[in-house]
Amino acid sequence: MLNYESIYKKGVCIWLTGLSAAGKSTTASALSSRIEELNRKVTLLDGDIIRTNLSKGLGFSKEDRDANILRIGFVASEIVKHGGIVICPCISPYKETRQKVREKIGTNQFIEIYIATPLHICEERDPKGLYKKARNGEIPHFTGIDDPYEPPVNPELALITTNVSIENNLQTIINFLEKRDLL
Ligand code: ADX
Repeated sequence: MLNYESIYKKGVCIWLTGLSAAGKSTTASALSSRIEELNRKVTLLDGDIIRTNLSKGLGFSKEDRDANILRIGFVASEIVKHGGIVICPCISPYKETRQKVREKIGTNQFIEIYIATPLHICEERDPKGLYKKARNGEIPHFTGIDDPYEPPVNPELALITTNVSIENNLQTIINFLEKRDLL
C-alpha cells in the first residue's frame, strides 16, 4: 500500500538552538509528542543523546562541536529528503555552522527556533549542576561562561521560556508549521 501522506507531505527540520538549560530538550520532547498526536512520525536528534552514540568521543572544542552539529545536520537532511519530520535540540553555538546545516537541508524546510532563555536564568535553573562546576573551573569551555554562544540574527521563531508556558510555545510552533504548510 502506498503511504500517500508521506508522498505529499514536505519534510521539515525543526532546529532548537540556545544555551544549556534553556529549555530546548523539554520543548523538543513536548513538541515531538504533540506532532505524534497529529499522526505524523517524528525523529528526535537531541545533542545530549547523540553525544552518547553518533558523536561519542567528541568533546567541546569548536572543531568537535562543529563535527557534532554537521553529523546531526546530515542525518536530519536525509530524514527531510524522505519527507520526515526531525527535531534537533542542540546548543549549536556557532552561527556559521547552523547556516551550513540550513543550506544542506534547504532554507524552506529548516525552521530555526531560538530558545532565548537568558544566561542568568539558565544558571539559576542549573538542573545538572554544570554551571556551578563551570564557574568553579571544573568544566572548561562551558557555553555562555568561557565559551561563545552566537544567537541567531533572523530565526524563524524566538521563544521565551520564563513567563510563557510550554503549551503556549508549542502552539506558536504548530501554528507556524501549519502556516508554512509543513504539518
Ligand atoms: S553542541 O555545542 O555540540 O551543540 P550539544 O547540544 O551537543 O552541544 O551538547 C550540550 C550538552 O553537553 C549540554 O546540555 C551539557 O549537558 C553538556 N556539556 C558538557 N560539557 C559542556 C560544555 N563545555 N559546554 C556546553 N555543554 C556541555
